[in-house]
Amino acid sequence: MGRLVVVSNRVGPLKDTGRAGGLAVGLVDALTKTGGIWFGWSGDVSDEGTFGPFKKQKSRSVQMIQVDMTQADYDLFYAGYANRTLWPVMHYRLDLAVFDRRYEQGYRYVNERLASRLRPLIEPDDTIWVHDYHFLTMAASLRNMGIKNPLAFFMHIPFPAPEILAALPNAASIVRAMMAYDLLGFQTERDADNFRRFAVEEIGAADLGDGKIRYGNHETIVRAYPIGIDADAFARFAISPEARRHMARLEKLLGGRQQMIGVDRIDYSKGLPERFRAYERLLEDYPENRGQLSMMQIAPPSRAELDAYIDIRRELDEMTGHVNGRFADIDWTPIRFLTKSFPRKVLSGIYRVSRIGLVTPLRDGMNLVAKEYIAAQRAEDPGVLVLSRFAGAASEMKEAVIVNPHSAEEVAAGIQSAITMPLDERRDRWQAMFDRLCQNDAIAWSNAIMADVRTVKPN
Ligand code: GDG
Repeated sequence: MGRLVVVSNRVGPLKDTGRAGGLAVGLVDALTKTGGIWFGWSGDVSDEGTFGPFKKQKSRSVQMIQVDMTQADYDLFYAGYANRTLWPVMHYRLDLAVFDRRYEQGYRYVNERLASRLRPLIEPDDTIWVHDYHFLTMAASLRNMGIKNPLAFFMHIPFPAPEILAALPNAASIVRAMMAYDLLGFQTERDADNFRRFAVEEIGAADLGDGKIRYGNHETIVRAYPIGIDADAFARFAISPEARRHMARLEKLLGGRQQMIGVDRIDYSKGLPERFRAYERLLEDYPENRGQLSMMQIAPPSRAELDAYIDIRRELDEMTGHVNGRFADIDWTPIRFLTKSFPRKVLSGIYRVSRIGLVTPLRDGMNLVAKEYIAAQRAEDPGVLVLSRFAGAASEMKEAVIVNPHSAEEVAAGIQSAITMPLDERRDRWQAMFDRLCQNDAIAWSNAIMADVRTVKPN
């Protein structure tokens, strides 16, 4: 078996320093099995950009190789097409999408440039695995450069219904480029199905059944591979001394009362203003929760340079002030809104003391917070997950309390059923989800994709 070459916008970390996500765990495991390269953007902007020297770091058999971008690449490819065009379209937010042909040109150009830097690093037996919406057109660039290796792709965010994607200028051309991959992995059956439908209806690809489609004379595997977390490790984090210290502090502060926890990057896809409104509705419609059930929202800022994110932050600050002004008491604050990030062990402890995990995105590829919340619970007295039907996680975590995040009433009622749920029922629901998380973990996820792409005949 040859090496693995992973391509993703941001690279690493290779060691779990306590801040790494589940994604890194699955990838590092796959990389260390065969040795290989993890290639991507350095996160730095420089005058030489993609023409500059590689930044390299090696840990045993895995080499991280990164390259800069120019300011123009950053503006057009990253802030532009990736985050102002593709992100909103893929999350069903055509109202927020910016269509500017310079963005698309910049995007195709950076895909091409990174492909041309990667090309000389590729050996004949390598398998290449590209990640996420930043690199939809990279396989087409690599094939044009003569690369014949197996090429897999995984889409971390949703793939929208064809009716939505059709609004993206040149959508057909982007999807045609995606067909240069040998395997396209999606988070859910729905996403994979959306892709297949677009390919069949809009570019005339043939559905071969068994998750395969053909375009021209090239076959592509199009399947769902729901991403998992390292559930065991996360469960262990939650009983670490660091987690326990923070749990003790929080329990003291709560003084026997309950809290709900939300953890999300500040992003319009995460449904944060809707969530705050639903909590207000809970306090209005179920007044027995006043003084009893608070909400903690952790929201590490992200991509803060985009206006949409600054606006949400301001809106959430205002809503926090409004709800707290309306319902706080001398010894009780309804909402604690923390715009900072915490080490993962601390986070796991916060999940563990929270009776409810609130995961209510308007759209989400998977949502790993839902999985982490379950992994961190106490088996003997677990909390309840309230989960949006529009998170990819909802197709796997059916024992959660599933809600429509657009309806303040429905979310409030879901929270109320979670807070009054009998212990037996909480245990049953939790056990079913936890067992599934342990089985379908991050390593199973990367193994499944690697096993399928390695069945592909040479191009
Ligand atoms: C994309 C897709 C898909 C959050 N705050 C802190 C912190 N986090 C960690 C969480 C979790 C991760 O960030 C967020 O993952 P999500 O899955 O919730 O969301 P996205 O960032 O939007 O990820 C998503 C995912 O890719 C994987 O395929 O599930 O749908 O949008 O792991 O714990 N980590 C630390 N401190 C924090 O304050 N250490």
